[in-house]
Amino acid sequence: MDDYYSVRMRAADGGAHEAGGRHISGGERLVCKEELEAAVQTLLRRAMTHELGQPDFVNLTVEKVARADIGQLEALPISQRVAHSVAEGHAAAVELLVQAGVALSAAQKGVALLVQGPAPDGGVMRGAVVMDADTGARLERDPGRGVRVAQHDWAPDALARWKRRVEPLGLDQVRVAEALALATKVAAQAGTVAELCWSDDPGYVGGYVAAATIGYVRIAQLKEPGSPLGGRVFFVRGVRNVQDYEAVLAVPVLIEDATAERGVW
Ligand code: WAQ
Ligand code: MG
Repeated sequence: MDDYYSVRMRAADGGAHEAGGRHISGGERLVCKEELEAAVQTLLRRAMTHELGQPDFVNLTVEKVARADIGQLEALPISQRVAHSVAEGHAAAVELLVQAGVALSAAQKGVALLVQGPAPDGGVMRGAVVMDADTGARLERDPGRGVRVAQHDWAPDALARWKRRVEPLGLDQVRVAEALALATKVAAQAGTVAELCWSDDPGYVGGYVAAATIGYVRIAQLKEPGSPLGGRVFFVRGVRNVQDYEAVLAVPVLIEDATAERGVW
Protein backbone atom coordinates (compact mmCIF):
# COMPACT_ATOMS: atom_id res chain seq x y z
CA MET A 1 0.00 0.00 0.00
CA ASP A 2 1.30 3.42 -0.93
CA ASP A 3 2.02 6.00 1.69
CA TYR A 4 -0.05 9.11 2.07
CA TYR A 5 1.03 12.67 2.82
CA SER A 6 -0.47 15.05 5.30
CA VAL A 7 -0.36 18.66 4.04
CA ARG A 8 -1.12 21.48 6.45
CA MET A 9 -1.31 25.17 5.65
CA ARG A 10 -1.60 28.16 7.92
CA ALA A 11 -1.47 31.77 6.78
CA ALA A 12 -1.21 34.86 8.97
CA ASP A 13 -0.36 38.53 8.71
CA GLY A 14 0.82 41.26 11.07
CA GLY A 15 3.96 39.40 12.10
CA ALA A 16 6.08 37.16 9.92
CA HIS A 17 6.87 34.66 12.58
CA GLU A 18 5.54 31.35 13.83
CA ALA A 19 3.56 32.51 16.83
CA GLY A 20 2.30 35.95 15.87
CA GLY A 21 -0.09 37.55 13.51
CA ARG A 22 -3.74 37.48 12.66
CA HIS A 23 -5.06 34.14 11.41
CA ILE A 24 -6.05 34.48 7.75
CA SER A 25 -6.67 30.94 6.57
CA GLY A 26 -5.69 27.34 6.99
CA GLY A 27 -6.21 23.96 5.43
CA GLU A 28 -5.65 20.28 5.96
CA ARG A 29 -5.25 17.56 3.34
CA LEU A 30 -4.32 13.89 3.39
CA VAL A 31 -3.40 12.72 -0.09
CA CYS A 32 -1.50 10.05 -1.98
CA LYS A 33 1.83 10.89 -3.60
CA GLU A 34 0.33 11.56 -7.03
CA GLU A 35 -1.89 14.27 -5.57
CA LEU A 36 0.72 15.86 -3.34
CA GLU A 37 1.94 18.65 -5.61
CA ALA A 38 -1.58 19.66 -6.56
CA ALA A 39 -2.63 19.72 -2.90
CA VAL A 40 0.33 21.95 -1.95
CA GLN A 41 -0.42 24.27 -4.85
CA THR A 42 -4.11 24.52 -4.00
CA LEU A 43 -3.41 25.35 -0.37
CA LEU A 44 -0.73 27.91 -1.26
CA ARG A 45 -3.10 29.54 -3.69
CA ARG A 46 -5.77 29.65 -1.00
CA ALA A 47 -3.32 31.32 1.37
CA MET A 48 -2.25 33.93 -1.17
CA THR A 49 -5.70 34.84 -2.50
CA HIS A 50 -7.81 35.02 0.65
CA GLU A 51 -10.38 37.81 0.87
CA LEU A 52 -8.87 38.92 4.20
CA GLY A 53 -5.67 39.92 2.38
CA GLN A 54 -2.18 38.70 1.57
CA PRO A 55 -0.36 36.93 4.39
CA ASP A 56 3.11 37.84 5.68
CA PHE A 57 3.57 34.29 6.78
CA VAL A 58 2.55 30.96 5.28
CA ASN A 59 3.44 27.71 6.96
CA LEU A 60 3.13 24.66 4.69
CA THR A 61 4.00 21.32 6.23
CA VAL A 62 4.24 18.03 4.37
CA GLU A 63 4.50 14.84 6.38
CA LYS A 64 4.46 11.21 5.30
CA VAL A 65 1.73 9.04 6.82
CA ALA A 66 1.79 5.26 6.54
CA ARG A 67 -1.36 3.99 4.77
CA ALA A 68 -1.74 1.34 7.46
CA ASP A 69 -2.07 4.05 10.13
CA ILE A 70 -5.03 5.74 8.42
CA GLY A 71 -8.47 5.04 9.82
CA GLN A 72 -11.75 5.51 8.03
CA LEU A 73 -15.07 7.12 8.89
CA GLU A 74 -18.36 7.42 7.07
CA ALA A 75 -19.42 11.01 6.36
CA LEU A 76 -22.25 12.39 8.46
CA PRO A 77 -25.55 12.85 6.62
CA ILE A 78 -26.28 16.45 5.57
CA SER A 79 -29.47 18.39 6.04
CA GLN A 80 -30.29 22.10 5.86
CA ARG A 81 -32.15 24.65 7.92
CA VAL A 82 -33.52 27.87 6.51
CA ALA A 83 -32.69 31.07 8.38
CA HIS A 84 -33.88 34.46 7.13
CA SER A 85 -31.79 36.42 9.60
CA VAL A 86 -28.84 36.04 11.94
CA ALA A 87 -31.23 35.87 14.89
CA GLU A 88 -33.15 33.01 13.27
CA GLY A 89 -29.87 31.24 12.51
CA HIS A 90 -28.65 31.56 16.08
CA ALA A 91 -31.98 30.30 17.42
CA ALA A 92 -31.76 27.26 15.13
CA ALA A 93 -28.18 26.61 16.23
CA VAL A 94 -29.10 26.71 19.92
CA GLU A 95 -32.09 24.45 19.31
CA LEU A 96 -29.96 21.90 17.45
CA LEU A 97 -27.19 21.97 20.04
CA VAL A 98 -29.72 21.32 22.80
CA GLN A 99 -31.24 18.52 20.72
CA ALA A 100 -27.76 16.97 20.48
CA GLY A 101 -27.36 17.07 24.27
CA VAL A 102 -25.69 20.41 25.02
CA ALA A 103 -27.07 22.33 28.03
CA LEU A 104 -29.08 25.40 26.94
CA SER A 105 -26.81 27.83 28.80
CA ALA A 106 -23.67 26.31 27.26
CA ALA A 107 -25.21 26.39 23.77
CA GLN A 108 -26.07 30.08 24.21
CA LYS A 109 -22.60 30.77 25.52
CA GLY A 110 -20.98 29.08 22.52
CA VAL A 111 -22.98 31.20 20.09
CA ALA A 112 -22.21 34.39 22.04
CA LEU A 113 -18.51 33.56 22.06
CA LEU A 114 -18.30 33.24 18.27
CA VAL A 115 -20.30 36.47 17.88
CA GLN A 116 -17.91 38.40 20.09
CA GLY A 117 -14.72 36.83 18.65
CA PRO A 118 -13.41 33.83 20.60
CA ALA A 119 -9.71 34.80 20.84
CA PRO A 120 -8.51 36.78 23.88
CA ASP A 121 -8.11 39.89 21.70
CA GLY A 122 -11.67 39.56 20.38
CA GLY A 123 -10.50 38.18 17.04
CA VAL A 124 -10.56 34.71 15.52
CA MET A 125 -8.68 31.68 16.72
CA ARG A 126 -6.50 29.36 14.65
CA GLY A 127 -8.36 26.35 16.01
CA ALA A 128 -11.49 25.53 17.94
CA VAL A 129 -12.86 26.34 21.38
CA VAL A 130 -13.37 23.24 23.53
CA MET A 131 -16.35 23.88 25.78
CA ASP A 132 -17.82 21.81 28.59
CA ALA A 133 -21.29 20.87 27.30
CA ASP A 134 -22.82 21.16 30.77
CA THR A 135 -21.09 24.13 32.40
CA GLY A 136 -20.01 26.16 29.37
CA ALA A 137 -16.46 26.35 30.76
CA ARG A 138 -13.69 26.73 28.18
CA LEU A 139 -11.18 23.89 28.39
CA GLU A 140 -8.58 24.60 25.70
CA ARG A 141 -5.18 25.50 27.09
CA ASP A 142 -4.37 28.31 24.69
CA PRO A 143 -7.51 30.35 23.86
CA GLY A 144 -5.71 32.10 20.99
CA ARG A 145 -4.86 28.86 19.25
CA GLY A 146 -7.53 26.43 20.41
CA VAL A 147 -7.39 22.82 19.24
CA ARG A 148 -6.75 21.89 15.61
CA VAL A 149 -8.17 18.95 13.74
CA ALA A 150 -5.54 17.58 11.36
CA GLN A 151 -4.68 14.74 9.00
CA HIS A 152 -8.11 14.14 7.54
CA ASP A 153 -9.47 14.22 4.02
CA TRP A 154 -11.95 12.52 1.76
CA ALA A 155 -10.97 9.18 0.32
CA PRO A 156 -10.42 10.01 -3.38
CA ASP A 157 -13.29 7.96 -4.82
CA ALA A 158 -15.60 8.87 -1.98
CA LEU A 159 -15.32 12.61 -2.64
CA ALA A 160 -16.23 12.20 -6.30
CA ARG A 161 -19.21 10.03 -5.38
CA TRP A 162 -20.39 12.40 -2.65
CA LYS A 163 -20.11 15.38 -5.01
CA ARG A 164 -22.23 13.64 -7.61
CA ARG A 165 -24.86 12.85 -5.01
CA VAL A 166 -25.13 16.35 -3.56
CA GLU A 167 -24.72 18.22 -6.85
CA PRO A 168 -28.49 18.45 -7.43
CA LEU A 169 -28.73 20.20 -4.06
CA GLY A 170 -26.00 22.68 -4.98
CA LEU A 171 -23.76 21.36 -2.22
CA ASP A 172 -20.82 20.12 -4.26
CA GLN A 173 -18.54 22.89 -2.99
CA VAL A 174 -15.02 22.53 -1.63
CA ARG A 175 -15.95 24.48 1.48
CA VAL A 176 -18.87 22.21 2.32
CA ALA A 177 -16.88 19.04 1.60
CA GLU A 178 -14.02 20.20 3.82
CA ALA A 179 -16.30 21.23 6.66
CA LEU A 180 -18.21 17.95 6.45
CA ALA A 181 -14.98 15.94 6.62
CA LEU A 182 -13.80 17.87 9.66
CA ALA A 183 -17.19 17.67 11.37
CA THR A 184 -17.38 13.92 10.74
CA LYS A 185 -14.05 13.43 12.47
CA VAL A 186 -14.97 15.63 15.43
CA ALA A 187 -18.40 14.00 15.87
CA ALA A 188 -16.85 10.52 15.89
CA GLN A 189 -14.44 11.41 18.66
CA ALA A 190 -15.20 10.07 22.16
CA GLY A 191 -16.16 12.99 24.38
CA THR A 192 -17.72 15.13 21.63
CA VAL A 193 -21.37 16.04 22.20
CA ALA A 194 -21.76 18.47 19.29
CA GLU A 195 -19.97 21.09 17.19
CA LEU A 196 -20.96 24.63 16.25
CA CYS A 197 -19.23 26.40 13.36
CA TRP A 198 -19.42 29.40 11.17
CA SER A 199 -16.82 30.79 8.84
CA ASP A 200 -14.55 33.71 9.59
CA ASP A 201 -14.55 34.64 5.91
CA PRO A 202 -16.37 38.01 5.56
CA GLY A 203 -18.23 36.84 2.45
CA TYR A 204 -19.53 33.55 3.85
CA VAL A 205 -22.39 33.78 6.36
CA GLY A 206 -23.38 30.11 6.64
CA GLY A 207 -22.39 27.50 9.15
CA TYR A 208 -23.56 24.32 10.81
CA VAL A 209 -24.27 22.32 13.92
CA ALA A 210 -23.02 18.74 13.75
CA ALA A 211 -23.25 15.73 16.03
CA ALA A 212 -23.30 11.97 15.67
CA THR A 213 -26.96 12.04 16.73
CA ILE A 214 -28.27 14.71 14.32
CA GLY A 215 -25.74 14.65 11.47
CA TYR A 216 -24.38 17.77 9.77
CA VAL A 217 -27.11 20.41 9.78
CA ARG A 218 -26.32 23.45 7.65
CA ILE A 219 -27.73 26.77 8.76
CA ALA A 220 -28.09 29.38 6.03
CA GLN A 221 -27.12 32.46 8.02
CA LEU A 222 -25.20 32.75 11.28
CA LYS A 223 -23.57 36.17 10.85
CA GLU A 224 -23.90 39.45 8.97
CA PRO A 225 -22.09 39.73 5.62
CA GLY A 226 -18.75 41.53 6.00
CA SER A 227 -17.99 40.23 9.48
CA PRO A 228 -14.47 38.80 9.82
CA LEU A 229 -15.49 36.84 12.93
CA GLY A 230 -16.31 33.15 13.15
CA GLY A 231 -14.94 29.98 14.59
CA ARG A 232 -15.68 26.55 15.94
CA VAL A 233 -16.85 25.29 19.31
CA PHE A 234 -16.47 21.60 20.21
CA PHE A 235 -18.87 20.85 23.06
CA VAL A 236 -17.54 17.96 25.12
CA ARG A 237 -18.49 15.80 28.08
CA GLY A 238 -16.15 13.62 30.13
CA VAL A 239 -12.95 14.96 28.56
CA ARG A 240 -10.41 14.95 31.38
CA ASN A 241 -7.39 15.92 29.34
CA VAL A 242 -7.76 18.30 26.40
CA GLN A 243 -4.32 17.39 25.08
CA ASP A 244 -5.42 13.76 24.73
CA TYR A 245 -8.64 14.91 23.07
CA GLU A 246 -6.65 17.00 20.57
CA ALA A 247 -4.19 14.16 19.95
CA VAL A 248 -7.01 11.94 18.73
CA LEU A 249 -8.31 14.76 16.51
CA ALA A 250 -4.93 14.61 14.75
CA VAL A 251 -5.00 10.86 14.08
CA PRO A 252 -5.06 10.31 10.28
CA VAL A 253 -8.44 9.41 8.82
CA LEU A 254 -10.07 9.24 5.40
CA ILE A 255 -13.76 10.00 5.02
CA GLU A 256 -15.91 7.58 3.08
CA ASP A 257 -19.20 8.38 1.40
CA ALA A 258 -22.29 7.00 3.12
CA THR A 259 -23.70 4.12 1.12
CA ALA A 260 -26.52 5.11 -1.19
CA GLU A 261 -28.69 2.27 0.13
CA ARG A 262 -29.02 4.03 3.44
CA GLY A 263 -30.76 6.84 1.61
CA VAL A 264 -29.05 9.67 3.45
CA TRP A 265 -27.40 12.78 2.11
N1 WAQ B 1 -9.33 22.55 13.38
C1 WAQ B 1 -9.97 23.29 14.31
N2 WAQ B 1 -10.54 24.48 14.04
C2 WAQ B 1 -10.45 24.95 12.80
C3 WAQ B 1 -9.80 24.23 11.77
C4 WAQ B 1 -9.21 22.97 12.11
N3 WAQ B 1 -8.58 22.22 11.21
N4 WAQ B 1 -9.88 24.97 10.63
C5 WAQ B 1 -10.56 26.09 10.94
N5 WAQ B 1 -10.90 26.09 12.25
C6 WAQ B 1 -11.64 27.13 12.97
C7 WAQ B 1 -10.85 28.44 13.09
O1 WAQ B 1 -11.16 29.01 14.35
C8 WAQ B 1 -11.45 29.29 12.00
O2 WAQ B 1 -11.41 30.64 12.37
C9 WAQ B 1 -12.88 28.79 11.95
O3 WAQ B 1 -12.82 27.41 12.27
C10 WAQ B 1 -13.58 28.98 10.63
O4 WAQ B 1 -12.77 28.41 9.61
O5 WAQ B 1 -21.95 23.73 4.89
O6 WAQ B 1 -15.32 28.05 6.05
O7 WAQ B 1 -12.22 27.77 7.29
O8 WAQ B 1 -21.94 25.75 4.03
O9 WAQ B 1 -13.44 29.97 7.78
C11 WAQ B 1 -18.91 25.99 7.29
C12 WAQ B 1 -20.15 25.96 6.47
C13 WAQ B 1 -17.77 26.75 6.67
C14 WAQ B 1 -20.00 25.09 5.26
C15 WAQ B 1 -16.65 26.79 7.63
O10 WAQ B 1 -14.58 27.74 8.17
C16 WAQ B 1 -21.41 24.82 4.68
C17 WAQ B 1 -15.46 27.59 7.18
P1 WAQ B 1 -13.20 28.53 8.12
MG1 MG C 1 -11.79 31.10 7.06
